[in-house]
Amino acid sequence: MKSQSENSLPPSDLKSTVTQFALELGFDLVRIASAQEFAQDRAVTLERLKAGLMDGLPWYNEARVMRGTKPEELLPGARSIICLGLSYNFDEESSQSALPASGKVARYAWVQDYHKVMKRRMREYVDGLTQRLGAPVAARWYVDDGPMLDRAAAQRSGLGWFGKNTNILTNSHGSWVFLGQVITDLDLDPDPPLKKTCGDCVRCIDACPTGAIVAPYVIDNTRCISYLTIENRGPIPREMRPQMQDWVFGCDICQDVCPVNRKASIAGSILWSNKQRNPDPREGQQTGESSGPGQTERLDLVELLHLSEEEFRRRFRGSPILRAKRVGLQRNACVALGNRREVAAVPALTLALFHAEPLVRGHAAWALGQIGTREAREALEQGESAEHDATVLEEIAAARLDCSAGTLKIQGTGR
Ligand code: B12
Ligand code: SF4
Ligand code: SF4
Repeated sequence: MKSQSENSLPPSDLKSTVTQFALELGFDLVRIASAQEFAQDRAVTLERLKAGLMDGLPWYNEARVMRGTKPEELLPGARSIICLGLSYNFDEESSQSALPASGKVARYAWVQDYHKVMKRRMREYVDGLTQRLGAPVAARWYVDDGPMLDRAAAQRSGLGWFGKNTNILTNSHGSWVFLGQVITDLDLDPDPPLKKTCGDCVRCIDACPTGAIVAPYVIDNTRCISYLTIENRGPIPREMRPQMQDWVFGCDICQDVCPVNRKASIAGSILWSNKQRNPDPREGQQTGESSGPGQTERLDLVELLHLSEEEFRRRFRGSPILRAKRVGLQRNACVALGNRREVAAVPALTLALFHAEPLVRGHAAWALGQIGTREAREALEQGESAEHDATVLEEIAAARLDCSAGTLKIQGTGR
């Protein structure tokens, strides 16, 4: 087999083979960037790290940023980056919107885990390129999972432009796109960056309920609901909880309000076959396991509180929701129930006060404090007398104060 440097295709044919093949395999967008260092993005990102804006993500450190901004370190001989986009703009009416006490899930988790779906296809892509070009292609590919700054590469290639909510916006699919890159030794003609900007719009900044977009193009990770519900393994700071509405996994507010997304095409890639969306329930029968996550647009919050570890794994098999872990999801369910003041959930929250994990007990106490009915107060008293963990006792004391403040408020308004 010839080596890549011996490849005799004229540059324009080489580029069109590379892009056409990606589209054939189901990627919605493909553009080419040069594999030069990302020096400016590195400087910005290191500054953000230093300023504490990426706090809470121990794996996101200086060494990672240094490596991820030098494609040559990731693939010796790197010449080009093939930037890929896959839309997840699903438009289906959720059959679960009618659930009485449900919590919202970010759109990206309505389907099977995109890391797996895209990575599998990217491997096929690289293997297929080798076949089509008749020469081995040196390549490394990432989807969220590597040190590369996925958005910086997409921006350089003109696949999209940076929105003020920090997401990459695309002309055809808005920001509802997953981003992946194939770093390669192929010498491809780079595409130019787009010249578009958000202009005067600041809707996402105004709409973010936690004030996480601290300036245009700057997110404070520790304030973002996406971080708080997915990556955060500990307690959610008490002052943040009331701002989180009923999001139980991720958050889409800054994308839902974005005018660019109003014109976004609906996701239709062959990569999202029916199987990926609504798995055949017969699959996995032999093992007794479901074959995928099923519908996850909204989740029944009380059901979440009752899930055992095994049920959690079965219910969310193949879904990005697994990332939050069962205890994290139950913590989030407590916060959502508290924000919704779900009186009907008091019995489930009372049970959660006796959960094996202090994290869940503490957040259940908070939710009962928000609900503040007589039953909720009694449950907190019961919980207090059985509790030994200092942090949970603190949560219960604060929740009992919340109940009293609620009662005073009602008395003050004569209700
Ligand atoms: C860490 C991380 C998070 C963290 C931190 C988010 C953040 N802002 O960095 C948390 C957990 C909060 C998160 C949340 C989400 N994430 Co996330 N996340 C990542 C990850 C792993 C790294 C991102 C990173 O390096 N951040 C560092 C900061 C400094 O980068 P940045 O914010 O992009 O900053 C750049 C710009 O601000 C720009 N810039 C600076 N100043 C200026 C000035 C001007 C004028 C301009 C134009 C640009 C500009 O330069 C900076 C450096 O390039 C990437 C995957 C990857 N490997 O890249 C996914 C990734 C960014 N996430 C993704 C998604 C889908 C999400 C969520 C939508 C999920 C959800 N629904 O809950 C939310 C969106 C929240 C938001 N508004 O950003 C997608 C984004 C796809 C897209 N279209 O942009 C990615 C790319 C994963 C993927 N491969 O598809 N995420
Ligand atoms: S994802 Fe939600 S919390 Fe995070 S920046 Fe966007 S609107 Fe704010
Ligand atoms: S809401 Fe407005 S400012 Fe925010 S990303 Fe969209 S266009 Fe840009």
